[in-house]
Amino acid sequence: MTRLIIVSNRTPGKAPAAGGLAVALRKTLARHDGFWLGWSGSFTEKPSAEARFETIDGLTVAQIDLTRDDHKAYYAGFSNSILWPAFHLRLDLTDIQSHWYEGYRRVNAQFADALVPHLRPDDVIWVHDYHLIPLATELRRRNVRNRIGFYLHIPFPTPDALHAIPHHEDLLQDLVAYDLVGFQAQRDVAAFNEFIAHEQMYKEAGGTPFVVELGDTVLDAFPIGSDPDAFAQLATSPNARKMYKRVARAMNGRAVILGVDRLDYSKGLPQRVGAYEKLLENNARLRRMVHMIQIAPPSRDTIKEYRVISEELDAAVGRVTGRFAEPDWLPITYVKRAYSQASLAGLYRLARVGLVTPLRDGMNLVAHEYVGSQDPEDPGVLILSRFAGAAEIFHDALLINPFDADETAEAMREALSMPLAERKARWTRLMEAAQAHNVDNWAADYLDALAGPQTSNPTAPSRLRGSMPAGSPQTPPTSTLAFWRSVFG
Ligand code: ADQ
Repeated sequence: MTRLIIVSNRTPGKAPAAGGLAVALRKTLARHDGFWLGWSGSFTEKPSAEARFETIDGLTVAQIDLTRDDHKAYYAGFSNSILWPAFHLRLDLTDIQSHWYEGYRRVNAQFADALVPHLRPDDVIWVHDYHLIPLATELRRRNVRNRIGFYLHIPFPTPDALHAIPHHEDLLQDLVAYDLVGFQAQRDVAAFNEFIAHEQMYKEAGGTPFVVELGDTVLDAFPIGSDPDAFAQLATSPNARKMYKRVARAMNGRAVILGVDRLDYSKGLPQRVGAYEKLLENNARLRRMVHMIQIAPPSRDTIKEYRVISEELDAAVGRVTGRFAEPDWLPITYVKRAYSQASLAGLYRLARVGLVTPLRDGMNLVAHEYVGSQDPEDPGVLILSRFAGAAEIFHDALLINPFDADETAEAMREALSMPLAERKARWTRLMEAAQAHNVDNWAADYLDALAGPQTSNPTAPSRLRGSMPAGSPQTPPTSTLAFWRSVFG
């Protein structure tokens, strides 16, 4: 049977996760004799290409240690202080230190060295996210001829933002070393094509463009999802009910407006609190009838910009509290901790409004989880940023521009007064979309495309290619059922 090898920055931990990406990939891997490679979370004095294998809950995990310096350059440095902000169009938040690139490449080479001794010729390799863009190049240099796919979980940037990234030419060349590059949304495929068109324009204007030879690399959108049916079940589980009841009692009939995010500047949290402030400012009658709950556990707090956004959010919450609180009513609760998925499902179900307003986001799984957790007889309303990949799927959300506080406040007012019939109609269509784009379908579609055309009809046209202008008609996916059955059957 063809094995599947998954590679990502970290491997899933020992704590059982209740849903989401790790669970979906775990399920996919469970059907194979494959393994998952990533950084162990431990540091070592000397870099080593020896992967340690262990079995966690039936999943084979291979882990490598990194030196502290390499990890800093690769993770906090090049990945999260250059690639993450630039890909999210926050050039103002980048910290461009070109020397980090060497550490980034060194770690990718170390991943390749760790992988090669364990590869078999027909293994399929699936690499995840911006930390590991050069991995296919490193593997090809080591004569690996297997099918290798890459999936980008974050948005693809505009040409200008790409140009601001040191060594971006190498990174583009690295992308086309993969057989398949998967993006979250058509927007991202279009952004890739825009870069190609931009270089062409530059050439026509007499410049020396950077030419990306796509070769056989296929680029396409594979929007990720959650498991909405699992969330529907989870939302009525005892642990979810416990959280639901506890918070409902404290709310005493007030409508909950809920945000759940990792604390990250891409999620638009101070702007969101600002929009809530507008809602209270413009609608005095709502003041004692609503309550905003924002859950945002800190992340990446070794990076200065993350400490700054945390302070900005503290200040915004303090401002709204000071401005509107009364001795017997608080407008907002801000919680800086992570909750189990069951507790989150209970909160999602209680919330009359789900506020998902990132400034830019690859997909945003909270939107999917919120939809999955609703009570079909009394569903809440999803308010969703136009700049989340999820906006390409959830047309029945109230779509807003997160930079526009008035528009977002107005959407909250509309959501709070939306009649039950409209809430039900919108939610039914949202749930259908979440089910159609569930995480199992995502993994299956991606791996089907990664299997490549050679296993079915070698003359079949491939899927949307990066060199095509944005908006070109897509050819239908080639059927690779035979391969699919051999891998997953
Ligand atoms: P993230 O930026 O981490 O992921 P997101 O898609 O919102 O963003 O996923 C967050 C996950 O973390 C959800 O499953 C959510 O339940 C969980 N989570 C958030 N806050 C939590 C809390 N307080 N307690 C417990 N769990 C919490 C990146 C990209 C996204 C893309 C995903 C998947 O930035 O755009 O959707 O990968 O591809």
